[in-house]
Amino acid sequence: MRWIKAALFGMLGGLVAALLMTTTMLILRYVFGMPIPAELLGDRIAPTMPVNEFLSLMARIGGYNKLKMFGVRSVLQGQLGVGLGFGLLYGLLTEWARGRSSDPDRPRTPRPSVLLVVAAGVLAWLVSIVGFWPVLDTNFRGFPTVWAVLATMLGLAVSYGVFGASMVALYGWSTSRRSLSASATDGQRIGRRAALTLGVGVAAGIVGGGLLRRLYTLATFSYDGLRLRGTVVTPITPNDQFYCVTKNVVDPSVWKPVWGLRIDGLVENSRTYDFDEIAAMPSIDQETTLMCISNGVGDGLISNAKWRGVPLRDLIGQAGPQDGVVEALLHGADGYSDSVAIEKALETTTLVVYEMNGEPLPERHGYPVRLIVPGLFGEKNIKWVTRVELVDHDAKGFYEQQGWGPSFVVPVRSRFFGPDRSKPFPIGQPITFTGIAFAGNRGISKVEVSTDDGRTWSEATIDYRGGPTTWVLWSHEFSPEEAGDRRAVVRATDGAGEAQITRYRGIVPGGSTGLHRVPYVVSA
Ligand SMILES: Nc1nc2c(c(=O)[nH]1)N[C@H]1C(S)=C(S)[C@@H](COP(=O)(O)O)O[C@H]1N2
Ligand SMILES: [Mo]
Repeated sequence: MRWIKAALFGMLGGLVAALLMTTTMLILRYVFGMPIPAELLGDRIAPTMPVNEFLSLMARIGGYNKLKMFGVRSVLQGQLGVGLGFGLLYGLLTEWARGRSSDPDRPRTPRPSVLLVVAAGVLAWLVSIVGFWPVLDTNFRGFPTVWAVLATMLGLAVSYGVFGASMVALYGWSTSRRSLSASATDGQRIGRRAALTLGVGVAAGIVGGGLLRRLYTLATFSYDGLRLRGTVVTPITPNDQFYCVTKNVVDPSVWKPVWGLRIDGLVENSRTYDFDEIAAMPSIDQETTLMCISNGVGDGLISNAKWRGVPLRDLIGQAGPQDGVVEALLHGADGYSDSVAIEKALETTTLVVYEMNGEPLPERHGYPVRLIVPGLFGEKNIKWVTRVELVDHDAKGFYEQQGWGPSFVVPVRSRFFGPDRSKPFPIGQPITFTGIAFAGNRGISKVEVSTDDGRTWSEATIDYRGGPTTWVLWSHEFSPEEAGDRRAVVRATDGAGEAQITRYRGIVPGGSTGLHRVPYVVSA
């Protein structure tokens, strides 16, 4: 009986202690942006997965959102499971040690129990620090790197400490001395203590559950993967329609006053800029189109905006790069990182921006500051940027580690938007095909459309030409002379005279190539 009670109270205490710990983690996440282990683990594992495994896992689970949810849920359940198991061990050890004790009062918390809790806590903390080392700089409030690392370490210590302290307190109190003996009044007392312990668990569960629900409403599920759709495309994409891709479950919500952008690594003077310092520098307005490497042929993970900011080269120049710098390794508040060649980082069009279409950067697009790197796929355009580290080697970014690349140069792309092709077009009446063409930072020199599935080609009209770092909008009008099922195709040539690759290639590993081909029907 004594052992069964020890086991049951141990598990109950462990479960409630794990709930209290989890709620503590969620409070620290919600208020101070300290990453929870579920996020750290996901960010630690995702880059180590080969891209094909990553994508097939995603497909099996039903998409990035489901994968993110599955990851978080598993770790949270795991935490409760470990709490339960640890509680069992703790209960049995404590009862054993109490039995051996010569102290007539049988101590509530014998020395071996204290040792077990402290050793397990310290070990868990050390294992976390080592295991999460590369992503400890994550802080969703945007604390600068060193502070972010310290905050994460502190957050984990506090959370594990809450577990240990509540384990000791709950078990010690609920099983103290006479409560484990068998007289009737003691039985009632045990019941009361069990109920109270459960009550603490329920209270922690309510607070934690409330925070989880709150975080769920802030989660990226509703907008991650947002893309341009439909048959109309505007030269500048409104901010709320701009495509969106993020690795996060809940994106950063940066506190501008604590945020800073640090330039360090192989520089003469490392330096941290606050927001006002960057905003006070001479700024540039630049229109640039972004496109995700996962944008398949004819897909909409592409958008265009006017950005305002300062050239990254001005910041790097002030820091004084040393000889031997090969790359700039760029870090975001969310622990995301990617690298660009130092030559690319120093191009005058590579910007650190804080406005998007005349507004402060929206949170989901990198508030307060992100990078714009024309010519390379979206993943190099680090959002919520906190650190630019100059390094002497080829550093691999979050997705690059999975095996994407090795080139991240945007190839020539073109696609249709209009017109609505869901109904037949009357024969002899003009049809206006419209769409976009894009070639990174090389501009577009020519767009051609074929209305007969590639047999003959005509040059389309460029209706909107932003500049070398943007897409163009084109249109082509023609009147069909024959009825039937037909197909139209579009192809483009970049500013350097390089034609679009016609051979189809999937998005893995270097982005799609191939022509966008659409069916349409002409009725007699
Ligand atoms: N910090 C951070 N930056 C990031 C990402 C991210 O998950 N975290 N995603 C990248 C990817 S894969 C793309 S395609 C672009 C998308 O930018 P957007 O959401 O503003 O369109 O951001 C890039 N920058
Ligand atoms: Mo992307």
